Amino acid sequence: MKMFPEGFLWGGAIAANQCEGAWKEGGKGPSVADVAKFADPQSQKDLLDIHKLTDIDDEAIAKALATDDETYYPKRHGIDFYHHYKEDIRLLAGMGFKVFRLSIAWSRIFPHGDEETPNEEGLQFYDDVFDECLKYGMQPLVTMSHYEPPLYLVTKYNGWYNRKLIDFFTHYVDVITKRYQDKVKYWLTFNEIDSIIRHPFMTGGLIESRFDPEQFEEVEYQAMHHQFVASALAVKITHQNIPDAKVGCMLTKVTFYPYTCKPEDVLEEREKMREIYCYSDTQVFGEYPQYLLTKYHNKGYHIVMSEEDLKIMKENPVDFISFSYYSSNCVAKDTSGLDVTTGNTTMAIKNPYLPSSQWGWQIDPIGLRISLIDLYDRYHKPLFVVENGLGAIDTIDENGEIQDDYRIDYLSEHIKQMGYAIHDDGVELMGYTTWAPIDLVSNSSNQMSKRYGFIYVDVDDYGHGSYKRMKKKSYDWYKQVIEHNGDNL
Ligand code: BGP
Repeated sequence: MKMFPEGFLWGGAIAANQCEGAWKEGGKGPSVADVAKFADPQSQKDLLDIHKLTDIDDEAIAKALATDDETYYPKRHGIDFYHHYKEDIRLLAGMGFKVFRLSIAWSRIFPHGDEETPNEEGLQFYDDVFDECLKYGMQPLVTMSHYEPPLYLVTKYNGWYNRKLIDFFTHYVDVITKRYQDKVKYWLTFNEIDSIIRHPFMTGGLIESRFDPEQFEEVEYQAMHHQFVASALAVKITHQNIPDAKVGCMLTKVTFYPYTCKPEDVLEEREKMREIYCYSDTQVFGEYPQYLLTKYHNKGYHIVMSEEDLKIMKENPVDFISFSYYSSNCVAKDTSGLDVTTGNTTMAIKNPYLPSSQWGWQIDPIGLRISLIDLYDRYHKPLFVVENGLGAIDTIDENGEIQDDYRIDYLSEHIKQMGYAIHDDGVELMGYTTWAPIDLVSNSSNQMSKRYGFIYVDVDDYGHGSYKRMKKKSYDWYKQVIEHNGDNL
């Protein structure tokens, strides 16, 4: 049975801050990712530090910038994609990728973020990367901002709390969409735009200690408003510069289930969903949903938004909705006494019907189908699954091979559910990019040992290793999936 349409965009997704390395090369300025610390598992103190990454302070930033030691700053070396991109893209093309999602590091193009003139060396780097992709018939799908605001915009301007960031960002967008107009047709504005509340530093460039704790949530919502306006303007600019471009939003999609059928739990689940929907509602319908405005009103928040802002948002909705999907979570009104696990967004209540990954994320392929149905029924716009994968510890066996059957199982079950969503539920799905086709530094843990790839990279948590690339068993498996357009599963 044919599940996937002709022209379905199969591929994989990475982000600059987790793989490029070369944090000071090619004129690049530091970004928030370059001060993100790896926790030495031996040290409780370090573990605490990393979990507090969201409220990193000026002192921690100054300390991080004063050291060149890459051992504890894994995103500074990543997998050294900066110097290996030709080899990596050749390997990805070997699987028959139709699309390759990657991000541009804003601070390679504008090292401080507020300059008028872009850094030519940074622009040239991505020209070379995109040319390499196109050489193999792989379409780049480019995220404009993936967890890496230039650090200078954070320390000098207070990140996205400052309205000026809208101008800096839109200037950056204008530059990149003009420059790559003949090379890139698919764009995403902000990666997991909803994460600003969970990761105010990484996403919003907000240093929590600079604000009154009582007012911090209001600060986050103000920063979020600025990102909405910036995202809408990015849609507008991209359409002006590249008339046939498609621009999408990007969400962290978690399928939530009420833990029981108690109405209280069901209501709680609705609340939880709105924490994600408020981002897509705003970017797809072009206006704030009433439930969010009501929340601001009830909390006494005064989010500064002009008539012009609202007009810009209304006039520039996204063309499609993209999202990451890793797991589902249960939600209950009263969580006391319930078994909890780590989720990919917050702590989650354990679902007794689901297995979990080594990092506690609950594995739920049907949950992906449910998310696809929900999103399509709500928006009637094309969807794109731009992240999905299994983070696991891979070991090299005595024959020098990596038998990652667990990854094959995870991905094949999720792909089948996507097929059902298309074939049986009528969902319009543009494509699927796995996270991540090649091992890279994990975002939440900053560990290299949490691996997602079809391609193994010989680097450990401290950046030590040969950086050699090696195909895992899943490499040939995914190649077959693409070759058969998903119909062999
Ligand atoms: C998403 C991010 C990615 C990526 C992925 C996996 O939230 O967009 O950057 O890292 O999650 O998460 P992790 O690396 O924490 O396992």
